[in-house]
Amino acid sequence: DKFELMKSSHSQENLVDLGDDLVLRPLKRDDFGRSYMNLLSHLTEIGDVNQQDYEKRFDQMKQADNTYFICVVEDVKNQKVVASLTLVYEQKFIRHTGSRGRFEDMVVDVDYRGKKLSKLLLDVLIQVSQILGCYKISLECKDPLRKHYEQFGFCLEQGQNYLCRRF
Ligand code: 16G
Repeated sequence: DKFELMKSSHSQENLVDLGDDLVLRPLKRDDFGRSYMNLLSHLTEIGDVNQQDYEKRFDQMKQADNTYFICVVEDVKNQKVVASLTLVYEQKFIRHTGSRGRFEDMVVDVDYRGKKLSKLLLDVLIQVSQILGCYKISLECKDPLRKHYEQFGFCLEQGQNYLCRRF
């Protein structure tokens, strides 16, 4: 099931064949070599991140057990990661020691738009967040993408403001 799919990033079997040479799977430690940072550069500034930096951060995320669920689509024909979405699972004291999810860093390679890959990643990680027992999930997006996310039940909450301080 979706949760089992996202739990391990090492098993060879741990993928879903989408046809068209595309597979859905968790991010792997060797995805630096499959253009993962290049994919992320379509979203925002990535800075100087070499393979060693990538692997170190990957290991740190793995060590934070059950916290980072990074779901990707790979084009196996050219061995490129072409879409990615991260679910961050945050444990809390409130809401009966509940938990919430955050969706981060959704990106689809420009050459792979229009294939509903964003919908696929959202569907999978929404299900994972429900299995994890999150009482809510949230995300931030620019104006033009609001309609897209509203289709998945996300909405601007009355009286809630998203505040941000940048450094
Ligand atoms: C978008 C992303 C957010 C990402 C940010 C990067 C989604 C749903 N939202 O808001 O996760 O971290 O862009 O922009 O993917 P920044 O580099 O300006 O913070």
